Amino acid sequence: DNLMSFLAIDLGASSGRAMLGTIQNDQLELKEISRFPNPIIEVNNRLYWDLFYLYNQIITSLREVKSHRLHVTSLGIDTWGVDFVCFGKDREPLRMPYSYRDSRTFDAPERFFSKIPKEEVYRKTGIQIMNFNTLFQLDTLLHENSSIYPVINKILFMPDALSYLLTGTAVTEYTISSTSQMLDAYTQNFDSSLLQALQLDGNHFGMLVYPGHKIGNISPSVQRLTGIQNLSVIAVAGHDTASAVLATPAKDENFAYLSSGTWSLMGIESETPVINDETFRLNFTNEGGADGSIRLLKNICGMWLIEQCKKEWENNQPVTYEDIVAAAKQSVPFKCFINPDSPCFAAPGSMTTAIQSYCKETNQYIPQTMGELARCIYESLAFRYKQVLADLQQLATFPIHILHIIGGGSQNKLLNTFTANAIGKPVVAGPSEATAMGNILLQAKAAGIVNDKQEIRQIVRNSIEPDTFEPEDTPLWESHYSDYLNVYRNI
Ligand code: ADP
Ligand code: LRH
Repeated sequence: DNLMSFLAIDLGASSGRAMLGTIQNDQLELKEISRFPNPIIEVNNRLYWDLFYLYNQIITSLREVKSHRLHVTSLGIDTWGVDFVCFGKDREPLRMPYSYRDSRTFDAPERFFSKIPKEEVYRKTGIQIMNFNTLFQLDTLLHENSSIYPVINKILFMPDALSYLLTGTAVTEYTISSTSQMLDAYTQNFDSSLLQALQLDGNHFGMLVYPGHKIGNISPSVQRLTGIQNLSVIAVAGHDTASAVLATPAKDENFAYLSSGTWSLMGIESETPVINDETFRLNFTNEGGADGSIRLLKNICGMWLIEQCKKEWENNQPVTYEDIVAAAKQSVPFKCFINPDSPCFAAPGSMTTAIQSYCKETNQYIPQTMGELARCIYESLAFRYKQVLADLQQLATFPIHILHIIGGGSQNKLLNTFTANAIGKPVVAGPSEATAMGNILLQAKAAGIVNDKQEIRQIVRNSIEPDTFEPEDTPLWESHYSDYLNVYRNI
């Protein structure tokens, strides 16, 4: 028949998947082709991503598609933000990409601000100052006299780098490049003074394109490896969070979203950048949206906290997310809190020890068991969401009625309940594969079978059954909020 299918390659900082999406009767049906871990690899104290492993996962997924005689119209790749690959003039990657968790950038922002003041960087880009933003990663390479720096021909963000390996065509897609802190938030082009400070210019990047742009057909070598001849590679919203927000099942505009995975990205949509004294003080980000709108949001350290503890808990037996949630549920409430965004949790040797030390230093109960630690993380996150939602409401020009939680973390019913209670507003959870859905629906838009964001969100609503969590124990949560705030202000 003539149904169109699209392949989403969605690479998160903890895992990746290839999802085939077919649209029929205004519904999107997802079929999982593959799912694989995306480990950070440590070599000589440096943290890397394995570019060729990720590329090979795409090739393997395409072979899988071919072996099932599934027809795919196009493929689109989205990934986590800020990281990039440098290519030489022979078109070869110069080095495996560093992971944004690498500690070498921890002091980078302060150093960069001696060249261009912090406030000026923020006024131009509207991006939350975080040490791992591409701007500071590149400045660190320059500062360290990295041997590759003088021979860089092209700098491509992760999704663009993988598309380049598949097609041979270099582009710089808008949503992913907005995470770099190198774009002028208003013109959506690279800011020349920031590039100059890095001794770079526009030629070091691919052609600037917007979501929906056709990058090209797969190269002859990819055709040979996969047995597929015709397959367009589309620049989707290359930033996973932009793809996820696009697939929020919102009925109207009075909502905030929380894209919950390794990070918790909490924000609202805005037609134009919101860059002022208040957003600078609160350190809110203005990232590019899939439809040209702005994602005014805050990066909150999210399931990274759980994910890192889980590795330790798994020492001699497998532990599932269900085990962790069940243990947290059985633990005593409101015993101790952390500030999830404290730098001590960014990349600790041991997350459980980091949390225990934090509780000790703040004179709180020291959590011991898996349940106590997980409960501490979940309650602290729920309070952090309350705190950030209040700031968002200050910045929003509309009343926020509900919170849409999307992404892998939206499957956590306990945390959804905590969050609804803490914020005192309904939480609507799902889809958990919002990113893949947004990726696919943008390809459908590029193919001309879907029109706009409203239609995209209608299709998402038709395709899933979101879970609603009404706030219940809000006064109880309110009575413990000041304990959290005292700790938050401490470290
Ligand atoms: P990323 O894109 O950053 O790799 P995901 O959106 O895939 O992240 O979300 C992964 C997270 O979702 C996990 O760290 C875990 O905390 C959470 N998660 C996944 N499945 C479940 C589940 N069944 N119950 C509770 N939490 C879950
Ligand atoms: C989430 C995410 C987030 C970025 C971070 C590096 O996966 O893309 O939006 O800030 O990874």
